[in-house]
Amino acid sequence: GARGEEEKRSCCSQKLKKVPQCHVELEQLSFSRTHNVLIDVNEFHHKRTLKPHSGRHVWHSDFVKMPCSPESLIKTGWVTSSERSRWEVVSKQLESLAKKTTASVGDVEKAIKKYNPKYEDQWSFDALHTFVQKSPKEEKFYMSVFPKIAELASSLPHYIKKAIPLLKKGQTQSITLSQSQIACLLANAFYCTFPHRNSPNPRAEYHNYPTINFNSLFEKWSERKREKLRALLHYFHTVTDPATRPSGLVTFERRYIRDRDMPHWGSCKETVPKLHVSSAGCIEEQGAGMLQVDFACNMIGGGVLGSGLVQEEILFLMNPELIVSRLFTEKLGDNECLFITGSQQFSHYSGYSDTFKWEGPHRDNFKRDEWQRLHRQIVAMDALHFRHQREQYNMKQVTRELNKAYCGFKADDNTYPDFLPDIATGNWGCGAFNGDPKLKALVQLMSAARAKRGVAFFTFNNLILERELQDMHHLLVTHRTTVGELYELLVDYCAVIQLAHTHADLFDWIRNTLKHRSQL
Ligand code: AR6
Repeated sequence: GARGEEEKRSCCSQKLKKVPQCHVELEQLSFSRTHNVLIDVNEFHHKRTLKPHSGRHVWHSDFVKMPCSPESLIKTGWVTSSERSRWEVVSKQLESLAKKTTASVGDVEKAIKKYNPKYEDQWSFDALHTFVQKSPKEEKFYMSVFPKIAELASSLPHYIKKAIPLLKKGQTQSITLSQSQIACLLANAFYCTFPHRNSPNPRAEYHNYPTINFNSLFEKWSERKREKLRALLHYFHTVTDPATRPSGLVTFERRYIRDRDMPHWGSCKETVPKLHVSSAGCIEEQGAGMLQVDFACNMIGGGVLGSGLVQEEILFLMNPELIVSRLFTEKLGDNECLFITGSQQFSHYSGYSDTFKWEGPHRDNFKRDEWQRLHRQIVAMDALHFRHQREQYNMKQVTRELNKAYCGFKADDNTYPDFLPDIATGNWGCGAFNGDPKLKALVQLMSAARAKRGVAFFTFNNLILERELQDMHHLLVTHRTTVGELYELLVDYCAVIQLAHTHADLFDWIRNTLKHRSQL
């Protein structure tokens, strides 16, 4: 009856587990072989201050090559080729910008091209020019923010005093740094100071890393660029104002699981986990306190510095600290994800893609944990990109997605399942990446079951999908279907789809198959 329907639909919404309620107290912040902390941990314990940790910069393929490293050189003079310290040139430009009360886009462009002479003719700043020209009076503060960003960027040697490791393929490694250190690194990205990061050559040193310098953001004016620039300049405005400067830590952790440690999906005995489905709301708001899924690109952040503007890019624009992950995160492999704990939300927005609008400042009211990190945990996991829908109905691909999601949902070995927040997700891989929302929902449910976590699923206004998922979940719970059984059902379904000329809907097919079997 209607009542039962209602109960079924509101299933568990009250019982979702969130932080800080289900948070376990952390051990003391400390260094380890796999955890690089860029602030002084002793000062942090004794005085709760976030002082940069001293050490030294190294010019090495395992670390970020910094613009302020003595090894970073710039060619000067065309006839007799001589070299000088890149940071000398960069800091001179930045310092002279920093002295001004306002700087024009022309000033910014000139400075950037001074230390990127190779790109003088290639980089266009038309979007930034148009942006400032067209910005309404009440937003004219932009020209006074440019010098402040330059000042922050020029203080790089004071903020980062030791080498930042690269989070490389096939490793489980984390980096913890302060929000001010992130702001300083991003100020450098804004001013395009990072060396070795601009070459589009597929054999270039950092070809397997996302871009980090902001030059691509400043070119090719569009309405999208306007909204992106509003969001990012608001971020810089906030972090350069002593009254609103953020003061906490953020951790970036790359997690890798070896093939042989992945579940044998066909023999998993777990039954489907608790599920809350909602067509209203979105991951970042209604999913607050849960592990929030970033529908990522294997190059973390995707098109955030270009023209992309879907879930991941929007998330990165609202929480610009996430962008710094592009500096040190190598392209994600199949068995790995990136976890970000403690990033701050600076803005709020409306719309999506072409209708996306920056709607103004956001006051982040999240509480902080013992490491002074905001209680916000995001996991970046990249789904497969299918050019043709049909490609996905193949167990090799399905298993890859199961493993990827498992890597994203699995707790680290120290956390009891009872203390794990549930997962806030939705149509992962089903927009730009062309996946089947029903197949992906099942995949995520199976991985969550194995990781012993509940799921809050946001269908993003899709009422039909909301109802269908609720019904499917109800069916699987009633039949006590296990993950292993579901896996076998998917094996059969893929075989059918490969042979058939018409497309059988996954949920219809499962429903019929289960019904048929129970009649035998
Ligand atoms: N909350 C809940 N659901 C959402 C939200 C949200 N905030 N935003 C979007 N959706 P998409 P993909 C739903 O296309 O297919 C980026 O460029 C909505 O139904 O962002 O995994 C990345 O960098 C949407 O259609 O994810 C990658 O390169 C669906 O989620 C690529 O896109 C999928 O969102 C990833 O593409």
